[in-house]
Amino acid sequence: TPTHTSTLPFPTVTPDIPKVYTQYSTEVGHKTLWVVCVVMGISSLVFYGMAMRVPVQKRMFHIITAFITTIAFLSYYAMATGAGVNYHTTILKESKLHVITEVVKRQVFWARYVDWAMTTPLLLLDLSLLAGLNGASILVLMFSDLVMILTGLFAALSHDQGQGWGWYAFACVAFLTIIYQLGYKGRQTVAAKDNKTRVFFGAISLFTLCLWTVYPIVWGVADGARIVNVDGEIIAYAVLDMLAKPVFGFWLLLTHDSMSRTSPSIGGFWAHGLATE
Ligand code: RET
Repeated sequence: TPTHTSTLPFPTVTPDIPKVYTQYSTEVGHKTLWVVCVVMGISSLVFYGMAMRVPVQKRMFHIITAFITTIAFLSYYAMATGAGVNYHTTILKESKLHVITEVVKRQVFWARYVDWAMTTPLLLLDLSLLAGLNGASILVLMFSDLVMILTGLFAALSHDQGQGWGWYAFACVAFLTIIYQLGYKGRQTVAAKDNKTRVFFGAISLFTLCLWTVYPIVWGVADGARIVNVDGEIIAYAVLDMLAKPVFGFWLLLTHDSMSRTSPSIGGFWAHGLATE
């Protein structure tokens, strides 16, 4: 009797057990998350300390910047402990009859997007205040930034690679709006300020725009195309996050402290609260 031939009537229905590729982080990625968590925590303490050393009128950048690293500390803590992670399945191959034949299961660190949704608007607020951007531009920046991060999150959580790239495209349009507001409007506005502020804004905004451009590239090869493993992704974002938050923060605050001896302070609501009878 034949042992290897099917006894099922034609057409046979193959049980749809798809081939699963798993992409998880290892000890290297895990340790990296903890290192960044500690760096963000220490930076936050230093920034709060620096805030306390200047009068409240000169503390706005310190407070905003300390909030940025505090949120990053919390988000890295979530990722390192496994709370901010999802094991996400994306379909690679599907037959015409919707039988799924190949999937990739990968760790998606969604806590990043919660972090970015709060910290990138704050980073842009730092730069907007430095340039003296008007309210309209600040609102457009905040809105575009939120759209960029949320559509990025939908891209990361998409079960279909095609749809994922669709979300990615929306995020890129939002990013172009940010580049325009910061690179064009920002530069135009800061032209009315003193020479030191102009040069400093030029340098730190260029640093920011170059750095931020690397994020969608990393996303594209790691989360989108999934050709970089999870450890590689963790390390790439770790380096970028440390440049975009603590390094950016120290540069901004040290420069601001040295310049603000001669520059005016912020009064009004920031320093005195709301006026009452
Ligand atoms: C995503 C994917 C979709 C396309 C684009 C993106 C841009 C992300 C950026 C993130 C910046 C993060 C920062 C974090 C601070 O530490 C969402 C990756 C355009 C620009 C500065």
